Amino acid sequence: MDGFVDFWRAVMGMPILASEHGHKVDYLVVVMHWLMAALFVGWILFFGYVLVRFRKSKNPKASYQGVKSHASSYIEVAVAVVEMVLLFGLAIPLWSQMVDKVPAENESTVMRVIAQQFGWNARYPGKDGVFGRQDAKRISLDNKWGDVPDDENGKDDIKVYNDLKVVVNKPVVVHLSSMDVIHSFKVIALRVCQDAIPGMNIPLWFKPIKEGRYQINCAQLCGTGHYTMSGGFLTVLSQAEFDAWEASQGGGGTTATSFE
Ligand SMILES: [Cu+2]
Repeated sequence: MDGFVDFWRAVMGMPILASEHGHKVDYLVVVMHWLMAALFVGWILFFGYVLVRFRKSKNPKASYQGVKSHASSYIEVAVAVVEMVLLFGLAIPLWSQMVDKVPAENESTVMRVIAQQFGWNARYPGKDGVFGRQDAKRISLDNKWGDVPDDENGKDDIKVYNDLKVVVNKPVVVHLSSMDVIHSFKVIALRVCQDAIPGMNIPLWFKPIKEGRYQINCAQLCGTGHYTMSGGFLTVLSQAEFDAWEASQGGGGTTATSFE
């Protein structure tokens, strides 16, 4: 399947792929394009046939009997069957895999992402692997994560803005929320897109398989600066690079996180 998808990704000029499940997404995209191409060509041919077959010079009088053949019904059923195979055989299993089967957090890179007008905040638990306590009542302009002061687990938490890092070939679990309006966390290279909704904590996961720096987009029109949310980047690093980066952040939970 991968070779087939790789070939058509190149032919169709699809974006670079950097996640494991993305192969299935692309496969679905390719197969749907084939189905649509078959329908498009089929209808055009049928249209041409009808123009010639029922031309006025050969058919001066309308037929009140109509079509007797059942060919069109059979074709309709065949198209519906193909669409059901795509839906129940490919799309829904892939969706349920990504929604239900979130990997174990102790084997994943875990981060909390909070979207805001207009950028992406991310928080990592740091070396201890435990997030500091947060309290919604404490959220303010100076404390946008609602940190509880002097919480031991929060001391080494790392906070970043528009500059997210993850590890290659290791699942990433994101807990996604929003500070203000509905945004949508979209990383095209990872074939990931999930709405970020205020007051909700929505998990999403993916497994990056290619190192690189990938643009994050907001896929919900969220205000006048919506387009600037593509100033966020997610960088896929090797484990060693990630460890070095994590160490360089030094914890403290005070890394610059400014409102733009
Ligand atoms: Cu947005």
